[in-house]
Amino acid sequence: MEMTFRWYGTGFDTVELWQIRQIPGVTGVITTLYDTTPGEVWKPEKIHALKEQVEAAGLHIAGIESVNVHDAIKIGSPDCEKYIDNYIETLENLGKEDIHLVCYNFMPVFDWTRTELARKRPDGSTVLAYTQAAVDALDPEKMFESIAGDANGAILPGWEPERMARVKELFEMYAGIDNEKLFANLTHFLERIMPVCNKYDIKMAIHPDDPAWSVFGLPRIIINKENILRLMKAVDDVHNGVTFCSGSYGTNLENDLPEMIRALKGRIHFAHVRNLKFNSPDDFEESAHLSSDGTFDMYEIMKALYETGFEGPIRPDHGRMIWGEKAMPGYGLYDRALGATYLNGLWEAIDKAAKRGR
Ligand code: DNO
Repeated sequence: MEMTFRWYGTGFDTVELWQIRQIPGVTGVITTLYDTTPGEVWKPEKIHALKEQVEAAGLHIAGIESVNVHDAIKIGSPDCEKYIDNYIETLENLGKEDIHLVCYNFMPVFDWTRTELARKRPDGSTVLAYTQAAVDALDPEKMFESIAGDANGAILPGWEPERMARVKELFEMYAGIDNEKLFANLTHFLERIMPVCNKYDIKMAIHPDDPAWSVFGLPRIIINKENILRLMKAVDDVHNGVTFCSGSYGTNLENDLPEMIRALKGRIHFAHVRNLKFNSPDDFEESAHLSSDGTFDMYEIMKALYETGFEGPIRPDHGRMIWGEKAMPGYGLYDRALGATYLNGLWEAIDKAAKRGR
């Protein structure tokens, strides 16, 4: 495994590369061209410049999160083939720059959904949180406005204002799409991109839906072991793989996270490891990474990754806002750095115990 850190790029991230370089054990970044829109071909010069910038800071690009998938592909509308061609061209441009991991998601309209971006915890830190009751009471068109005020001025990943301005239209476009159609469109997309992924050895890693159930009546499919294994089988190529995000699959307490990791052996190419604290099955908040601060057993999650021979990048995921930091919610420097250090500590202990035979 390689410990990495998500970085949104100069001008979009409050965290700088030199700071990431100083987090012990972090050697790579997971990054993106944040100013590209879904459907656009990523220009080779821009990818090259990003790579040079990261390498000049003594780090390397361990993967891209995300190359977003255009809604036309998810809906399977007549122009979807054109957008798949563009996606293939982007993958080709990434492959030529020696980039071999791409995280993406297949969630309709909204990417991750939270109802609060700054819930205060007893220690004074603030965290992202979700309450089903708040979603049920909300008009989806107002979702964006209801949380944007707490974003510390940042553009949230997957919540780009230009897309959110079209929410009503997007909902109408998804009207005839149920889970089965969405699954078929995803399979079609994967079949079309597998040749370029094979040519450049690019591992595609689908991010789960967050939360792992339908919101606002939209279809959601990457939510549990059964569905993700079905997808692995439908396109049975190692380049069709998974981003194992504990905080997303973990929103459904019925998902047994270590067991899922074991079932996906060989197909997990990237891991987001974070904890959640459940106040009830319908209300959770993003606690510190430490097991004792939340609901998950982080040792068992890391152990399952270790024992299945996971070799890809891990990144700490959403962190709390602590020590007065102002950053994109979930993506400050301090708490994620604590998370990286903690996860590295767990890994070292698991590795040493395994090598000593206990
Ligand atoms: C949220 C992230 C997601 C993730 C995308 C992957 O903070 O985990 O936005 O990057 O769903 O495409």
